[in-house]
Amino acid sequence: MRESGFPLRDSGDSRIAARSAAAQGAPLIIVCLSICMLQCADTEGDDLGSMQRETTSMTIDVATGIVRILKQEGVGWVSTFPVCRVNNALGREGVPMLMMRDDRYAVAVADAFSRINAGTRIGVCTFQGGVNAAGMQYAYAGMAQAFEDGSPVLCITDGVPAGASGNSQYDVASAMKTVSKWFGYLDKPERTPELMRRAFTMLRSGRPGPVILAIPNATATYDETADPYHPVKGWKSAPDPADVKIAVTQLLGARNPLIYAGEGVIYAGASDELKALAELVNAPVITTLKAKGAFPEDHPLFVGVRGDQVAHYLNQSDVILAVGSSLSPGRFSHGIPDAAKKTIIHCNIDELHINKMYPTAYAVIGDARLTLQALRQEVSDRMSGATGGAGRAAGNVAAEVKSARDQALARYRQVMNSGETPINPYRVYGDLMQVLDLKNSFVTHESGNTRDQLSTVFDTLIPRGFLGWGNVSTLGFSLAAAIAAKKAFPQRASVAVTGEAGLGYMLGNLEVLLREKLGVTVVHISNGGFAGYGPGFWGAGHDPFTHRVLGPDEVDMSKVIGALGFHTERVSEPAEIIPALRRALEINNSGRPAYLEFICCQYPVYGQWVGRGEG
Ligand SMILES: Cc1ncc(C[n+]2csc(CCOP(=O)(O)OP(=O)(O)O)c2C)c(N)n1
Ligand SMILES: [Mg+2]
Repeated sequence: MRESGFPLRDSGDSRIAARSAAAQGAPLIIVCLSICMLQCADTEGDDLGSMQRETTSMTIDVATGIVRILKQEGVGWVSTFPVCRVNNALGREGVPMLMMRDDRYAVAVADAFSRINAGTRIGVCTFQGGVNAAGMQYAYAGMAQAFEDGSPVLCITDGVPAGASGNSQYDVASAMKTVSKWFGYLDKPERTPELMRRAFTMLRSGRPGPVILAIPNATATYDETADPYHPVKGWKSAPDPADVKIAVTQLLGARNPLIYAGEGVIYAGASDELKALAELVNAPVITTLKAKGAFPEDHPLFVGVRGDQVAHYLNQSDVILAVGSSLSPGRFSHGIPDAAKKTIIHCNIDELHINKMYPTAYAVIGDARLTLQALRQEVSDRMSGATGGAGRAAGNVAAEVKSARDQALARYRQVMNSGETPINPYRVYGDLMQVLDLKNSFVTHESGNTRDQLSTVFDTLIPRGFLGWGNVSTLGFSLAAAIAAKKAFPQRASVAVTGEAGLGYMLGNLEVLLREKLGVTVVHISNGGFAGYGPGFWGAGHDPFTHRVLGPDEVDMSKVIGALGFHTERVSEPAEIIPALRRALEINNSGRPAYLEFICCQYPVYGQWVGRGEG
């Protein structure tokens, strides 16, 4: 009898012992002391003649091996939804599991943890796969989102055992390959360290993306000492100095340069370098939704993420220095209007995004931090003669940015102080900014109005003080993000702002917050319908037939969620917003989650993400 798929390598006795131990769910570690008689190769045939050498091997099962490697890699917890065959080893080896209430959230929490830590700590999840890949089929949505947004999350699942392929219509490997940077299939137990090494190399180097490892036989064994595991550090590349020189010539020759910063700046830990370069060349900065917070939003050179002022700067720029962005205009990111008439300098970690949607005039390939450092050094060197290293001609850039922002944001700032009822959603956002310590808190949006509204007005002062997400924006992710933020920074307030639809996706997972004592606040902009995008679904909006759900007049969600055990409040008076937020955040400090329902009006979102062709 053999374990399906894998030949076992140890002696017959230990094999039987191993199998019965595994059957009982015990950790499977067998120490084999082999006395090896080694012929001495000494041609002189001296006294030694032959010698005895003692070698030690440690036989271990694949699941335990994986878990020990995760520990070596600094993984402190794993999110999951049952069942995956690695889970019991996690339990036995004492690695805490954050058990979500569905597989998509198991992925999403780990994904968000990687994002919030900018890949410096890797989120890991497990979910059911193999022949009965029910978990994986449900987790696919989470995987797709992690892949779309380029998040370095590690997903461990069951692989289809040898001899069982073709049993189901759904093909694990081909499905997973469509949503991963790298997919590994552990087809021999002794390959465990090799594939884990490869997984962490993919997670810690190059363009970030999800990595999936499928384990067809978690109880098969191998010798842990044969190929000892060492943690993977990850590697970065610096740009070609010749490309840096050309980029700087273009940048310094620009009439209206614009820095377009993407999430690569956050992953590279390059916010300080971005600020230093922007100041040195005196250039305005916009960030993508996913990079919100990469540049301090109270800085005089910060234009915005979204809004008319951003459109204005995108339109008027002649040279765009894009750093750490794919420059892939989607529904929730800007295109570059009249790109053919502009000079695009595209700094990216690899060539995937170069010459993608727009002609890339000049590419600078490398890690964003090393690239920004090199650009700054080159600018300083050139300037040292002319202006003593002080940067580009000062001009009135900061004053112009301020005036463009003031003009574009005026109508939002006005409603941020509105006393109207139902409450204006911008009033909630304005009050939230007053209550939170913006240097020590975390806020995230949902798909729908809350994304476009918050990304226009919410001031983010530190990287990951706000998580913008969703090249393709999957409802329900905000709760996963807020949970991950609490795990990453337990001392920070963590707030998810959602509408009805996002809340619907979350409901089953709210229990996790109570069980795990995660002091997160869910802010519900309760507007009685699915508003969606732009002018909203309602009225003359773009999807008028699919917006109405039972709203605050019919259902009291604060009672529903309060019955679960959350601290809840239902707020309909603007003056009550700040006190309610304060109470919720205070209660969060004791590990109790909170839900605040703000009875809001159906308020339109102004402005659009800038399209490719706008002039
Ligand atoms: C999984 C998923 N399905 C569909 C959509 C499309 N979608 C985007 S926003 C939205 C409605 C949002 O309504 P609500 O949560 O009430 O937020 P509001 O815009 O009203 O603030 C829908 C259906 C999506 N983003 N994700
Ligand atoms: Mg709504």
